Amino acid sequence: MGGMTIRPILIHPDPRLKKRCAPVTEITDAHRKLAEDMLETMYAAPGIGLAAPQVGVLERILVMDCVKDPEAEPRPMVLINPEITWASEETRVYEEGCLSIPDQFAEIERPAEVRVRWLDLEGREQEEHFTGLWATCVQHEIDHLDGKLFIDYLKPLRRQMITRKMVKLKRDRERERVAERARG
Ligand code: K1U
Ligand code: ZN
Repeated sequence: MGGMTIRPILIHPDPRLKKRCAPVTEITDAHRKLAEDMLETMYAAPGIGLAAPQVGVLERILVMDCVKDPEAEPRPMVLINPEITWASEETRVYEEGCLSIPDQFAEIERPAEVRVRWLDLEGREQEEHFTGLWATCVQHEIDHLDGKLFIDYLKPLRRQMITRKMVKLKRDRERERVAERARG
């Protein structure tokens, strides 16, 4: 039985992070393996969420675990075809990060509470009311499935500055890879 694999996380800008992902029509073993790998990749990063397009899979699957206390029981969640069925009028501002935009943070305002409906890995319909960090995280992850990043909420100048930094980061990482290969 394969075991879990940490998959590489795509860094912005990447055209795959800008696409609307397709709904999952049939849940297969490949999806179960993907979900396991995504949880492993998220915990290793470390992060509190991860969406399939961030590992190059353009399907509507996300994972999250917003339990922050290391003493507390973890709560790994897998959401397939998630849909927001209700959002509160009340909003909350949180300083968000993104594993596809390393070391960049910005305050983003979103509904404070949401109800979300999704399919679990067994294809059973689930619905839950999320608050606090869970609500912020699930909205950030569903945005990924619609090709949207948190920087898309920022003013164009701030967004451009962050994008330029990421272009440079990717270029530097690529140069390092090439140099490493040459050293053998
Ligand atoms: O989707 C992602 O890129 C993951 C992202 C999720 C997220 C963070 C903050 C607000 C909304 C959504 C992250 O996990 S970034 C890393 C992070 O926030 C974190 C990492 C370790 C401990 C606590 C937080
Ligand atoms: Zn993200």
